[in-house]
Amino acid sequence: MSKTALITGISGQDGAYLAKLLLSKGYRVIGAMRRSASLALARLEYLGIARDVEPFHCELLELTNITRMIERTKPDEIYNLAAQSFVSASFDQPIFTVEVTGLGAVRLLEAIRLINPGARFYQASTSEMFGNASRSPQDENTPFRPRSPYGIAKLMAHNFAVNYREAYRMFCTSGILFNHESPLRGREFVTRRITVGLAEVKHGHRGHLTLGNLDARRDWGFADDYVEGMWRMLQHAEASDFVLATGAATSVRRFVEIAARQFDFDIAWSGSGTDTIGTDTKSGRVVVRIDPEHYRPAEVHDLVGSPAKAAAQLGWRHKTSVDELAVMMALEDDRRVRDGITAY
Ligand code: NAP
Ligand code: G4F
Repeated sequence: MSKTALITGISGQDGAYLAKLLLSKGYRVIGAMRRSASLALARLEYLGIARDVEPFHCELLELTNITRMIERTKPDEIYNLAAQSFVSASFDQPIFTVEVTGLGAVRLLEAIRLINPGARFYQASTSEMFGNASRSPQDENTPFRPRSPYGIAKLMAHNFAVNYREAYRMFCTSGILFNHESPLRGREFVTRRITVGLAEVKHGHRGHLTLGNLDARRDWGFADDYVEGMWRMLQHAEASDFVLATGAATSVRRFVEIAARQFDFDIAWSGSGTDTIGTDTKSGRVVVRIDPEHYRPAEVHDLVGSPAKAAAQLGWRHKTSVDELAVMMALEDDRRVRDGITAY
């Protein structure tokens, strides 16, 4: 008999790719989504699976929604991907972020414990929990020093997942994932801001793109590779914590340079701090400027992960390099901006 998977955050980037993977493996997939005035299925439509996922309305702030959902759907596997996931916004909305991203996971765990304790549970943990880490690369044993309300809320959820594993012997696994992107990435995240922004400059919709800290470094992978790792974690014999990463860090500045080449821009940098500009050497046009609006009250400067445990125990490895990722995203946003597509 086919297994039932419940995915919270089905309308987000990872929810869409994970649903596609699980459907391809024969799962019945229930997609939990909060009520919205607009239809939030654009990413599922893009992947051609909007009709194959069974929607279930569930607001993570509302315990009654969660208990009803677990009672009615009786899932074998639960992937908790729902969150207020934008680090910058968490500084403006710390309480809301803790409610959704932290306590949302606790509500879900408690409902599973009371109603369906045999289900396997995946918590979407994050490299943001490491903050400005004391060691590099970061792995499952690196101390956590979160630098944002988002990182703190995620660490709370992570600690609860570990606690339910230890206290109640529940199968609760925490995937500590480093940044992963795709053409379905939210437009507020830096990689997508870069590829959409450059496409809009190329097609004459704006004069230049503004960014924040160009020297931040992240370990960027492709979301489609990472959802495979999530699934493998729940098929493993034991619940545990696993880092998924590529093992290589790239600066925001370099990501701009790679993506820019796809738009026929060759970027040269000049100036420093907020006066930094990125100029296209071919046309002499300023393509990138700094807007301090995009700086954060506390920045995480450099993250790079070691996926050694996932490689050894799950046989997982990333397939897509950061250069391939940047090119893929740039080509797709070039096409979308040219064709006036704004759905995702
Ligand atoms: P995303 O695109 O921002 O998706 C977040 C999802 O959570 C959306 O479906 C959103 O629904 C839903 N959600 C937000 N608040 C909710 C609420 N109160 N009740 C119910 N649903 C709610 O995030 P993602 O990039 O796919 O990431 C998936 C998960 O992995 C997140 O938990 C994120 O924090 C974590 N993570 C991501 C990365 C990464 O690099 N992408 C790395 C590490 C960890 P709406 O569409 O209604 O807003
Ligand atoms: O793309 P970002 O907003 O991603 P961030 O903060 O690393 O968070 C993402 O990855 C986490 C995994 O570590 C997830 F848990 C989280 O949910 C989210 O998916 O910013 C990346 C870096 C930061 O250092 C930021 O300061 O890029 C820098 N940056 C520079 N200019 C910018 C910009 N970030 C954004 N969003 N916009 C800019 O204009």
